[in-house]
Amino acid sequence: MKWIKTTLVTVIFIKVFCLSAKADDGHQLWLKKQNPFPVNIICAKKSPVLDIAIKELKDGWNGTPDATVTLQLKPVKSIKDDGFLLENSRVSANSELGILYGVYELLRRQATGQTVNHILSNPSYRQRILNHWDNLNGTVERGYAGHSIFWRNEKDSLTITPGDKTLWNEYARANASIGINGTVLNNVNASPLILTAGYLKKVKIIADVLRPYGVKTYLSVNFSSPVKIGGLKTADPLDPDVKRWWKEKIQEIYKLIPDFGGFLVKANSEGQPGPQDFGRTHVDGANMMADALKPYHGIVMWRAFVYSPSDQDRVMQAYSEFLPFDGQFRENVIIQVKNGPLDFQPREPFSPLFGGMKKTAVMPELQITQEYLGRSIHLVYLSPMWEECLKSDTYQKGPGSTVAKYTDGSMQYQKYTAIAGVANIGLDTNWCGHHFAQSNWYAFGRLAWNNNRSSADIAEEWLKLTFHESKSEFINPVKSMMMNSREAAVNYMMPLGLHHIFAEGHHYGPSPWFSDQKLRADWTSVYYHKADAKGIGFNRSATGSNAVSQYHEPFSTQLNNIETCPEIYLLWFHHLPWDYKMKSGRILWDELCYHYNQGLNQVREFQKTWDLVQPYVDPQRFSEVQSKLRRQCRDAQLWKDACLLYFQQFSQRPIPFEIERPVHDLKYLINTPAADIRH
Ligand code: GCV
Repeated sequence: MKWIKTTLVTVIFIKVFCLSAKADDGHQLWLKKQNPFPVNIICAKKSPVLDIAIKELKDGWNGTPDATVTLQLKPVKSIKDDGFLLENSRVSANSELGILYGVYELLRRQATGQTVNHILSNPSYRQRILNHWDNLNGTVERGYAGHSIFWRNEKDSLTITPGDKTLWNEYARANASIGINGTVLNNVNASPLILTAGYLKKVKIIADVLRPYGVKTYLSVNFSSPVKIGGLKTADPLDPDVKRWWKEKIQEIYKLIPDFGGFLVKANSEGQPGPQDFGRTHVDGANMMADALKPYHGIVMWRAFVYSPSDQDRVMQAYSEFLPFDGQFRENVIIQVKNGPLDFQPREPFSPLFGGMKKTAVMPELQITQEYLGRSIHLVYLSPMWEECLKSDTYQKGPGSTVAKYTDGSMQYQKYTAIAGVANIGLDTNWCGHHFAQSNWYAFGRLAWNNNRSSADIAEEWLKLTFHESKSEFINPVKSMMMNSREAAVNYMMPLGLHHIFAEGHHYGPSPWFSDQKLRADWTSVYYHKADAKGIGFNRSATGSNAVSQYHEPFSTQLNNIETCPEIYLLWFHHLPWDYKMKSGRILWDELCYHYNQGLNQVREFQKTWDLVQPYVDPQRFSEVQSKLRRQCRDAQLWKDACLLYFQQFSQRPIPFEIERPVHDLKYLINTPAADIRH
């Protein structure tokens, strides 16, 4: 008996030990340690950046044991900026950072079984920047992965622990490994305090940790800072004292951080102060800052996310406000434009400012954090959405004038080219809240480096590196799940061009019924879907708000015409009767039902896919993802039921009989506050 007991305990112990030994908390991202082979490295120069490159090679070498690799730092014409050339056993670059990026690419190719001979790789954008919406009290606006890695709300909020520095170092390394070379440390809804001496000292220390990895530091600034912390009576950008104040502040910053990147500014948007408060324009405000930053090669990223409670269709406002200023901004100002004209919806057409501005530097802003795509609960791989935007044709200079080409300088000269992604990073052990949300951080970096890459290739690369598993039985189904996940979210949230029918404020669950007389109309759902007995959708054609006119021909006419408007944007641009005949032959109402149903079914399939690959995934990540997929499935059901039952009140038509019936009551969904986030 005693023998049996001892054996049992031993077996249980071994099992538990094996499981926990294999458990993976995801903290190492796509950079998990391998068992390296020995390698000899020849490098004529020494520097902090090159030291990192050498260490990475030694720690991760998976090529021929005892091979010799040369890191060669000398000008090569075909290499641009921090690009690199990989040959058999040589990494060449014009800059130290180019060598580091080349080393990461070399190791990545070894780890994913790709060849290494003669690879020339140049970045699409010069600045590849994360935007942290991190508040100085440690919270993160629209952040779903814990508190800020930079700021905390304690009495000693400005002290820095060794743990902080380790984390920042890991963060910098992860960014460098995918080519990200800049970070904005604080929220665009910026506290003026960031520019006070205590905070700037902390910014300097963060910058010192990030620098060897080539990650430049930037700050979001509050336009009223001269008043709020400078004691001036005005923040008027044309006032000489205000100009002097910014000049001196910038001087102070560069004394601490000689390679400081510059400012990100949200001005006259959603209550943030800006030049218009003083009767001045975006040009006055941006150029004043740009002039003060110019001697240090700093840049101003001035956001175009502006709209006011006016009668004009909200999606038209940024274009209307910024286009008249085309050509008036300094060359170190870049207008930062969200991918779509509204606000990071699951699907939007591209913003007409891409292709609209002709003599102004413009950069895309993508949202990596999933504000409108299920937070860190839903598995949604965002790269296909970004690819869709980057590959969209603006027609500015005829066919082929894609958003990618328009923004990366290949269509028109821009001294500075840049792309930004709103970070999904927090203090959670796995950084992003959901293991698969890491793929969005990864994909942003890879697309920022090469805006022509395919999302499928990026997904495959990420899977191999992150799960250390290259078998097709794992890669194929999981890659296909990732590739379908964004379309699934569109289907169960807002298909056929529907948009912004989220619950107010938290933007997580469905609330197509949301309307509030006390709020501005464009903060309610009914403003966007306009469902009534006749039909559904926002008429932005020439007979409606005429938003189509902001696009170049032939796209403008294509959108304006119901027959040629892509169905994915149909209800974005048109209000159509419930019995409108779709390309599938179904009427609009039925088509809507099919899309919601399909979205839910897709998530059910994702659950099966994930269970199928259990043998290839460590137990911790397997069960954490499995549990989130269950929740995603319940949410998809809520979305489907809420939207179909609500719209049915207007369509007065049955849900096609072959579609599964709703399982919730509309009354319950409407009357249970936050039913959507509690499930
Ligand atoms: C940082 C949306 C978000 C806000 C965000 C804003 C912006 O409105 O809901 O949280 O504020 O966009 O991009 O400035």
